[in-house]
Amino acid sequence: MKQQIKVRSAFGHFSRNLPRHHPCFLKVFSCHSCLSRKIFFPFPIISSSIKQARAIHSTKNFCLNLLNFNSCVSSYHQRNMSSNRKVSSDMNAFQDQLNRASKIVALTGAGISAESGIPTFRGADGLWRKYKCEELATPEAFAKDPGLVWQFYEYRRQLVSSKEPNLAHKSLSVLEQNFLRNSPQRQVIVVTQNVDELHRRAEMKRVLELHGSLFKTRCTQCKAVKTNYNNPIVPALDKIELDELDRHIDPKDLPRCEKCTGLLRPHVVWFGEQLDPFVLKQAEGLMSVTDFLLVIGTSSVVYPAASLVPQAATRGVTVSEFNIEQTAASEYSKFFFKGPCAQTLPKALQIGETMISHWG
Ligand code: BV8
Ligand code: ZN
Repeated sequence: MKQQIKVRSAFGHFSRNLPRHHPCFLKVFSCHSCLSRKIFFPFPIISSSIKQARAIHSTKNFCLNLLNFNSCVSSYHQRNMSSNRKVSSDMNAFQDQLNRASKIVALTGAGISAESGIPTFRGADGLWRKYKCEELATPEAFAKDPGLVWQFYEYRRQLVSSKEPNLAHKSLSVLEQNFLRNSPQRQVIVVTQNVDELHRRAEMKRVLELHGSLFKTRCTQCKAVKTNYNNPIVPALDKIELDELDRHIDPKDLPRCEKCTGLLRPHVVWFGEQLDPFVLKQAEGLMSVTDFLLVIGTSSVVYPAASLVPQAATRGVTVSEFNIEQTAASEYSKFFFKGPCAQTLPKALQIGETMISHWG
């Protein structure tokens, strides 16, 4: 019996054939036979996800439908991409729109911390360069070698603790302060993929952390979540260097729960793990009310974070990208300001260095 598949868009409505106007970056597929399980697929749907779906759903037709769906959507994308959208870098036009916006959201990625000296994930000096992210940021990696994964995270904790927020982080905080002081009906909220807490250290009040924090731990046994700024987090993880992540550490010397002595893990979202549904709902809620979206220092390849941009763009919201190169988000952007965002962002937000130094 041919299993029918219902496609529920990540934006909450059912559609059998994709509506033409609807750019699909992320779809939730619920297999007819076990509706309970949902699988996010980034678009274009990559073969490994289909293999994974087949394994989970073991229904042959499931993949057939996916492929049909996929080809239908990709033709939409081909058409869209060929419309070679022109992005503008007209600062006056940007600032004119910025000054009329009242619910500004800034979606940030690793690039906003680059000028603080924190390597990005996929750039030339990318953090992952020496290791495949699958090796270090997945539940399977942690189950296989918790010592290696803890060395990777402790390295990043120690690196971030030695760095400071840069002018890009601070310009968003100064904008927020200006609103609070002079026009409380206007808001700026940061939705960050970063786990380095530099927005918080730049005194940003409203920050939504999509992927957790390097400075929180979660007990694998009792699930207790704790903030932890100890440096090192345990003596066995003292002074870690990225190119020597091969220390053998006895599991009993790894971070342990004070309550139940269970093994602690970093309280971050690993690849293949779902984001906290409440946090994702908040992020999607912000995308449904924002009237001005800044996309700063992200390659827009990681889902579901990357699906937030089209979600706002399809509402007609002006998207402005700050990056050293164009990305998948550029397709949705009206403005693109090329360059290191610690230089481009303060200028665009009209936040001078004096304001930042006086304030921050
Ligand atoms: C999920 C926390 C549903 C950890 C991170 C198969 C099964 C299930 C899911 C998938 C699958 N196949 C693919 C997926 C989806 C997968 C995914 O998106 N994979 C990608 C690689 C294709 N996503 C997931 O797994 C997510 N969960 O889908 O759950 C599910 C679950 C189970 C079963 C079925 C379905 C979870 C994703 C979260 C992963 N965790 N972080 C940690 O940090 O250790 S993501 C990690 O990447 C960081 O958070 C980082 O912030 C984020 C995104 O990267 P960017 O921030 O964009 O950084 P990047 O280096 O890529 O880019 C930097 C940018 O800055 C560049 O554009 C560069 O040009 C620019 N830049 C550099 N310097 C500057 C600059 N810009 C301005 N100024 C500068 N100076
Ligand atoms: Zn515990």
